[in-house]
Amino acid sequence: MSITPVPPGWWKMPLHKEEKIWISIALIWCIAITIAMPAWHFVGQQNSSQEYYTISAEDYNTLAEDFMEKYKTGTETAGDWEWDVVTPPPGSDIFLRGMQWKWDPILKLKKGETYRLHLSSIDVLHGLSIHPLNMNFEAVPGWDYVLTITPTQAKEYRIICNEFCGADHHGMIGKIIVE
Ligand SMILES: [Cu+2]
Repeated sequence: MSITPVPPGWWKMPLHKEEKIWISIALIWCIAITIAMPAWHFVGQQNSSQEYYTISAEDYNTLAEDFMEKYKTGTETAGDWEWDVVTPPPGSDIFLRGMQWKWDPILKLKKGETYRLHLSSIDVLHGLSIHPLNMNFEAVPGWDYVLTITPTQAKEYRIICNEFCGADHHGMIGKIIVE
């Protein structure tokens, strides 16, 4: 194996035609994705509702517990965990709390109806990740994020946590049922 030494003054040698083509392609692509980022904000329809409040984790927990007690229609278990199944009326404020280590409660929603989904964590930072939608949002303790949602498909949506949050992070699950 031999190494070709770099000729002196290489930096002022003219560009090869292929180099020019690839530099042009890379530059055009850079410009295109730079424009696409802000443009997607307007055409992508994937933005949050931009509504959020500060709230202590304890107060959020109280709101979530009251909500669950009011509209509870059942329970579900998996392993050591138990979830309340909650069926809130369309148009209402609904609460989802991230905690070590589950998403609570299981929400039963109606297709085509709009809800105000409150999202927060009562302990550490969690990452809400709804599948198969690939919708992601951070659940931050101390902040109540309100997402105005209108489910358009009747199915069971699985929730996982995509922000490492401790020993059982990998087992942190939840569910939204749309019917
Ligand atoms: Cu988590």
